[in-house]
Formats: sequence, C-alpha cells, structure tokens
Amino acid sequence: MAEISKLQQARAAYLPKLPAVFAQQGMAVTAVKGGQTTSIADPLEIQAMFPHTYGLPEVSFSAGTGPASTPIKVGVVLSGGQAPGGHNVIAGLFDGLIAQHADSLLYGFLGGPKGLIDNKFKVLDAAVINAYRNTGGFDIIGSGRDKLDKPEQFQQVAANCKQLGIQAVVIIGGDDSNTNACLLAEYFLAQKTGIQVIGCPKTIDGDLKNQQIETSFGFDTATKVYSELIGNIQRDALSAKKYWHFIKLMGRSASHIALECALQTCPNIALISEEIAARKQSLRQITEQIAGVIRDRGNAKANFGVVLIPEGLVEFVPEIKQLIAEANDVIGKAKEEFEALTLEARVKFVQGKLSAESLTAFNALPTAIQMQLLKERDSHGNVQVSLIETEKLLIELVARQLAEWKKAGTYTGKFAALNHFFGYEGRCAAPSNFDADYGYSLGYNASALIAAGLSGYMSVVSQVSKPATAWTAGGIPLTMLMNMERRHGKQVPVIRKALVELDGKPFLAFAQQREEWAKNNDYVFPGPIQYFGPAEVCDQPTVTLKTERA
Ligand code: FBP
Repeated sequence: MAEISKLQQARAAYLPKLPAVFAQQGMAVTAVKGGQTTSIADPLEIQAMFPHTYGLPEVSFSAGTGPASTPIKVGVVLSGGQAPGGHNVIAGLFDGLIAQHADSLLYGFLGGPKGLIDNKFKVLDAAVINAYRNTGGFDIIGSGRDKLDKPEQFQQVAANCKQLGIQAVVIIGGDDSNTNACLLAEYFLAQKTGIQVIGCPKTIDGDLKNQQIETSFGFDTATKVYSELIGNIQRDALSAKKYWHFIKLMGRSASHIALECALQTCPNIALISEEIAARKQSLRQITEQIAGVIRDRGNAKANFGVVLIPEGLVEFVPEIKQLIAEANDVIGKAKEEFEALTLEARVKFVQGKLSAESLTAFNALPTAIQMQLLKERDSHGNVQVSLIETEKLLIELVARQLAEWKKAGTYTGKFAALNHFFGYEGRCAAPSNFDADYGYSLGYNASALIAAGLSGYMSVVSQVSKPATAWTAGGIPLTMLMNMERRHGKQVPVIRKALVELDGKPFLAFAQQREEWAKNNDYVFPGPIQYFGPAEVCDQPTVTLKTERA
C-alpha cells in the first residue's frame, strides 16, 4: 500500500460543507419546479432534436418529504480533463444515495464514457470512497474523452445499465461531456428505457457556466495553483531583474483562467483571447503590443517582467482562426488519408488546399507551429491547443520586433525570455476548500435530482460566492445550454462554451488596472492554497466569482 502524505491524512478527515437544504434537512427535500426553459440559441433546431428534454422547467430544492423507500442503483462516469474536486463529486453522490437508502449502490464506470459502452466498472463502496475523499485527480475510476453520440452506443449503454439494474447515470464533465449527457438523456426518454441522466459541471477552464451555473468545479483550485506559481515567478523576476517570463495558461478556448490569474497576481501583461478577437488583432499587432511594453520598460532599465498567454489564443487571432477552420474542413473531408501522413507531409497536403489568405498566414508561422496546428484533433473535433507552443511563438516574434526597434535606435534595453506552460500542474491538485465543498455539494445534489425522478438535468448549486450555509441547490435542463455549431465540417448540437465577457465585471476590473501593471511592478504573491486556518485565507472563492456575483 502506497504511503499517503501527512496533508492527505489530515484532509481525509475534512467534512465538506453542503447547502443548508441538505445540511439541515438531510435528504428530506422537495423539487420545486419553475417555468419552462429555452436553449441559449437556435431554439427551433434544438427543440426539434431534443423533443423530450427541451423546455423542461428549472428545479430548486426546498425542505420536504422523506428518503426513498427502495435502494437506488446509480452509475457514475468521469469525463474529459481532470479537475480538482472530482473525487468529492463522487463522494457526495455516494453519501446522498446512502442517505436515501442504506442499501443504495454506486457503480463507477472506468476510463470515461468508453467504460459505459464496454461495461467496465467497479463498485464504489464506503471503503473505496473513503480512500479518495478530498483528494485531487480522477484516478478513482479514471477518465476519457470518447464521444457518445451514436444510437448503437446508447443502446449498449442502456443494455449494460439494465443488466446491472442501474436507474440513473451521472456524467461528470465539461461542455463536450455534458453534450454527451444531453444526447443520452434524450435517447433514453425517447426509447422509454426509464434510465435517468444527470450532468455535473466540471472543468478547470471555467467555461461551462451561465446565469444559473455560477462556475464549474476545478476552476478555483487550478487558478489558485497557477497564481501561486506566477507569484513565485514574479518574485524571481523582481529579484533577478534579467528575464521576461512568457507563461501560457491552460484553458482550451476561453481565457477565464488567464483573466482570473491576472486578477490574482497583477502581471505586466495578460492577453485575453476574447478581446483580441473582438478587436480583430492580427498576430503582428499582438506582437507589437507585447513588444511595446517590453520596450518602454527596457528603456526605463526594467528588463524583466511577466506575460500571461491564454492557451487558446491562436484560435482567436482572426487570420489563424480562419486558417484553422479551413484546415479542419480539409482534414474532415480526407480524415483517413490525412491521418496516415507524417507531420511534414501534412503541412504540404494542407498547403495545397488552403485559400490564398490562409496560406499566407500558415507560411508566416515557424515550421514547428505549423506542425503543431496539424496534430490530431480530439474526438470532438477540437484542435489540441495545449500542444501548440504559443508562448515560444510569441517570444520569437517579439524578439524579432525588438531587434528591429534596436536597429532603429528606439529600444535600448536587453531581452532575455523564458517560456512556461502551466496546465497539468493544477488539474489534479488537492481541491481547495471551495472545490472540496462545491464538488461534494454537486454530487450530493445529483442524488437528490435522481430521487426526484428527473432526467436531462445539470446539477446546480448556487450562491457560491457566499458562505456554504447560504448555498442553494437544484437543477437546470441540459438543453438550456445547447446551440448549433460546426464540428468536423458539420452543424451539430453542442453545449456552448461560455467565453470571457468583455462587458463583464471581471474583465472591466482587469482593463482598468492593466496600464499601471505594465509600467510598475505591482505584483501580488498569493502563495500556496491553504486548507487549514482562518476563513479569509482558506475559504475565499475566485476573484471572478466574487466580482461577477458582487
Ligand atoms: P475539459 O474541457 O475536458 O475539462 O479539459 C480541460 C483541459 O485541461 C484544457 O484546458 C486543455 O486544453 C485540455 O484539457 C487538455 O487535454 P488533455 O488532457 O487531453 O491533454
């Protein structure tokens, strides 16, 4: 048996907080139904594709009737990238089901959605659950990114569930995984299988949210881990005064992570992809913007600083976005032929099929970046932006620009840059108190949604910028989050990613301060996540959440 750390031993005893309706009333809750709902966009198409789950009412829980009279059997699956708090969602679900009936059973499907299809599972009993309470990672049952969208897959899942007597499936995942959940729920209702489907909002990216879903679990811990590291680097930069640090931060598409980390650490430069797209900034303009700050600081003898770069940046730069869209169509049409090629051959293949504009943009990129852009798409058709070294690309372009300015005599400083990528460092960290509580509450709430007989719902815990005693619980239909998007060259229903809103309070707070951050060394050093101690140190939600919900 592997040794467990002292912190892990101490954290095992941590009792996550629950919304008052569960903490005070146990499972004696009633689902109160609100009005009918609509999808975020494309209502006619979404309604036509989801006739059984479209328009369902929002639900909130209030004190009510007692626990279930028969045991409940549930299957749970972790889907997509790891996010701190996932083990607690499962622990909360388990505890909620046991509170309903002591003989309830929880099956954990292994390796993500594929486990549901292949019927690979393990029974999650108290001993298993207890070993994973308040820990990071998804290793209790593993995860995967398989797409679940074909009727034969749904049929197989239904058959597997029937065989095990499973009455509900809980899918813990991000936008793509909850799109799977929505499709599965619709199929199960259409086929009258009697199997319910509930989703839980997971992703460090923070892009699975709307008016009702205030945040996804994992965002809090991951951004605190990255902010600790950024703070440490800022202190090093300030001490050594000789390096510019270019730090790429995870977040496949939206820049919520970069924005939150900027608000926590006050770096000299933070790029926000959504702003770049709105301003239609070219790669050249972005380069000039970064180089301009470096020049002004360098001319004032401050040859150091920190630049935060969102992982998804390249997809928001208009000329590269267009290039990726064209490349995706080319790849989509000749998938097998393309995948059989080497990376060098892929570059030639795509060059022969791009429009003149995209070809110019493509040819302007260093070869390494060209190849990275043509690596395998994930199963949902997304470019794997975590594999694109945008931070190195920007260092190269900025160095070229500064060299030009030096020649012209307008820049007198020195430029030495180091690159970093923070992503995997934060995805499996031990969950902060917030994520431990929030994840546990989402899981516990999922058991209440199941007990209420609901399907096609997302578990929703609200008022989470307040202390947990003020949190409320309920659910919204997954169809509320859906719209139509182009994937693999086709229009398909998917959950819409929530991007950074440029008129939202977090971005405005950042925009108001960034000019000062560029000139000065206003760095903030957040330090490591604290698990034990005063609430103002240990129980603070993200700046994004506090600012948005203030
Ligand atoms: P999810 O959307 O599944 O939560 O994934 C988040 C993420 O961490 C992104 O930030 C990142 O681009 C991607 O996963 C990396 O994927 P992988 O784990 O397959 O390398």
